[in-house]
Amino acid sequence: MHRTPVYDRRMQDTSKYKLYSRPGAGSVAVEALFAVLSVPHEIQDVPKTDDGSAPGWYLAINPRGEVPSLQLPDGSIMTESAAMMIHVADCHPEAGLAPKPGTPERAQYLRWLTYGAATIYATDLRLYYPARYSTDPAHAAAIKAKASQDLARDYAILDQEMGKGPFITGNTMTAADIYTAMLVSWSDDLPGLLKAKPNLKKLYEAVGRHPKIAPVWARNEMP
Ligand SMILES: N[C@@H](CCC(=O)N[C@@H](CS)C(=O)NCC(=O)O)C(=O)O
Repeated sequence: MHRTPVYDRRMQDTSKYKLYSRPGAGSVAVEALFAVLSVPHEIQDVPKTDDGSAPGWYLAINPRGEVPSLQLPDGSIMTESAAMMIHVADCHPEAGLAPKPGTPERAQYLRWLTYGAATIYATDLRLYYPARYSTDPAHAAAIKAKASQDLARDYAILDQEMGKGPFITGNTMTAADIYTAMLVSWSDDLPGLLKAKPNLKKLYEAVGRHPKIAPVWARNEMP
């Protein structure tokens, strides 16, 4: 069946971003990025239905039913939180939240944003939705336990590789730090993680006390 590619579908021109979100979910980093950039945007919360799935109207926007989704000012839709961070930060180079293409800082920035999305976020999904990773419900506890172990290993790698920071590329906060702080907040043992990983702790605290991010964190009841 032929489907019109998402980027060709034109919805009404809203002239501003619309972020489909849920409190505390993967939309928080994008919302925080908009706040730091002072970019006008609308937040549309996506409720869950009684069986925990996404409502039908939302599946038309994001067929996987996940948040976030982002409607761009031209009306087109994008999914994938890390891609949103890269795109929105690139649209505002003057703010310095994305290192310049071609620089070593850009390489590390892309490396850790992608690591966050592909490794840590993916493992968090195994931790919080273990039943989705096997056809046998009896496997859920073991899937969860292994995800927790994998997260400990993957955060240890990040903590060691990022250096003293306080941010991933040094003294300047980028969109990768905002994204990483969101992921850290989802830890199943946040006090333990912050105690064991001093570099991550510095990053997490520095992002959380940014004057434009703190209200977004509060609105989303971040720990
Ligand atoms: N790869 C996606 C993952 C998004 C995702 O899994 N979001 C979670 C919330 S953090 C979600 O919508 N879960 C609800 C569900 O899957 O039912 C992204 O980075 O945007």
